[in-house]
Amino acid sequence: MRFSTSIALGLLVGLSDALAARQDNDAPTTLPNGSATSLSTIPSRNTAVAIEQLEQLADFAYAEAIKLLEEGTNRKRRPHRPGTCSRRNLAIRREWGALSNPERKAYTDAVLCLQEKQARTPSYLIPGARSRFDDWIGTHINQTATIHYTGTFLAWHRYFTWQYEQALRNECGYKGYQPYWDWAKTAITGLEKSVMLDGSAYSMSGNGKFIPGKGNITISGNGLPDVTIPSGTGGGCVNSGPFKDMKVNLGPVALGLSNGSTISNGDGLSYNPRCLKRDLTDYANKRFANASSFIDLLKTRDIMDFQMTMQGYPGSGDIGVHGGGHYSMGGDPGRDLFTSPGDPLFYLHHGGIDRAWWIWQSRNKRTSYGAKGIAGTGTFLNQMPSPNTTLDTMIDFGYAAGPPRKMRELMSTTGGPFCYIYK
Ligand SMILES: *[C@@H]1O[C@H](CO)[C@@H](O)[C@H](O)[C@H]1NC(C)=O
Ligand SMILES: *[C@@H]1O[C@H](CO)[C@@H](O)[C@H](O)[C@H]1NC(C)=O
Ligand SMILES: *[C@@H]1O[C@H](CO)[C@@H](O)[C@H](O)[C@H]1NC(C)=O
Ligand SMILES: *[C@@H]1O[C@H](CO)[C@@H](O)[C@H](O)[C@H]1NC(C)=O
Ligand SMILES: *[C@@H]1O[C@H](CO)[C@@H](O)[C@H](O)[C@H]1NC(C)=O
Ligand SMILES: *[C@@H]1O[C@H](CO)[C@@H](O)[C@H](O)[C@H]1NC(C)=O
Ligand SMILES: [Cu+2]
Repeated sequence: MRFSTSIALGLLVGLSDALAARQDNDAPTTLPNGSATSLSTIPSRNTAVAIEQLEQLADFAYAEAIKLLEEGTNRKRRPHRPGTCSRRNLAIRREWGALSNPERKAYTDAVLCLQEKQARTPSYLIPGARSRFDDWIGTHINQTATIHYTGTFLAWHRYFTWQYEQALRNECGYKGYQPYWDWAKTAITGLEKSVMLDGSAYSMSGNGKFIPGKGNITISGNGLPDVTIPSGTGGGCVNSGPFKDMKVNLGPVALGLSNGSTISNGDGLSYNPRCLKRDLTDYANKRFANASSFIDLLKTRDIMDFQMTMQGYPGSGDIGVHGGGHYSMGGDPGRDLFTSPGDPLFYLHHGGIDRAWWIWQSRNKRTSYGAKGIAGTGTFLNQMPSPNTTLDTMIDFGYAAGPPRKMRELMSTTGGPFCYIYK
């Protein structure tokens, strides 16, 4: 299968001044809790205030989840059936900075283990897939056009990240859970100074080698105005930390370069081993995924607005927290929407994305776990028209992991196959 690069990167383009104009700066002092409407009055321009509010929203989501489990309503209420999730087997996913050094190392060791294990995908399907780690990348490349800006985006990536976590645990002896990236924190510390990306043995590895003289990155607006961001402080091979010797085997499909051009290696499924590159870009983090942007995202009132704000309304000049995280990593495959799971940091980013959805769902619990919690179709911005995504739409990862599941099973993190929350 071949993808046109024009759909490729046009995709992460986002939200605009329209959204900025929607924000209220006036008002309130009370903090959000159960009612979705109260959020719209939260002022979020002030970083310290926004951070405080994020903490309270996360605490609220946590308390709601515990309450639900204690009441046992998860067994009676449809979206949570046939839950076997209880407080006893509830997993708590934590932010990278909240893990101890041994916990961090256990995680990266498990990722390296997955990269050593053999791929399950037959080579006639994905010739370049050599490792179990590659199985996930290949599946993501193959489905990119049907899992971004679609009704499946959030649930697909929730299940994907969970299956990856299961593989780390079941195939590589990892005892912990999937850590997540809190963009609001790295927007303050800077990426290279964060414990997640400082390049130490207890990080997710650091920046790529510095390459001078790079230009800007252009994120194609796909007919609408482009977004231009400066390139970052690296650009070359990652040369520190656990992933300094790792090989990226698949892609690229639509890799944005720092001279404004985009390159691809056909369908990205052939064997193309190369170093992992990063180009850590604080601009992308601070501009698109800061504490205020996170709060603004959580303010949205319906699922369509939530997922569009998260990925960026095309033509708006904003790429949302989703694009902000991806473009903060930069490099290869970080800047390639298709091959992005080839950077192990992808799964911490998508832990953050899933956590954002989990918080949003807790605030909109009457609607967010059922049909009203889904919007969109099966194709990228419905550019190639397809039916609406429904609770019965199937999510299928091919050889990477299974079984295929219906959307309805993936709507709650304490229902269906899942039993986890975020701290
Ligand atoms: C939300 O906060 C208000 C005021 O603090 C309180 O009266 C109300 O019970 C809270 N609602 C929920 C669902 O916690
Ligand atoms: C890509 O996905 C399609 C449909 O989901 C599937 O039939 C096909 O086998 C997959 N191809 C690869 C290379 O994984
Ligand atoms: C990058 O973009 C900035 C801001 O738009 C601009 O001032 C600068 O000249 C650009 N640099 C290059 C090398 O194009
Ligand atoms: C951008 O850089 C790539 C790789 O260095 C090179 O192949 C390509 O020709 C350059 N494109 C432009 C427009 O300079
Ligand atoms: C934070 O993000 C918002 C958009 O979400 C942006 O308007 C604002 O400029 C950002 N703040 C900084 C300091 O870049
Ligand atoms: C698909 O969803 C849109 C937007 O919610 C709605 O207007 C339309 O009626 C739906 N189409 C079908 C066939 O249900
Ligand atoms: Cu994705």
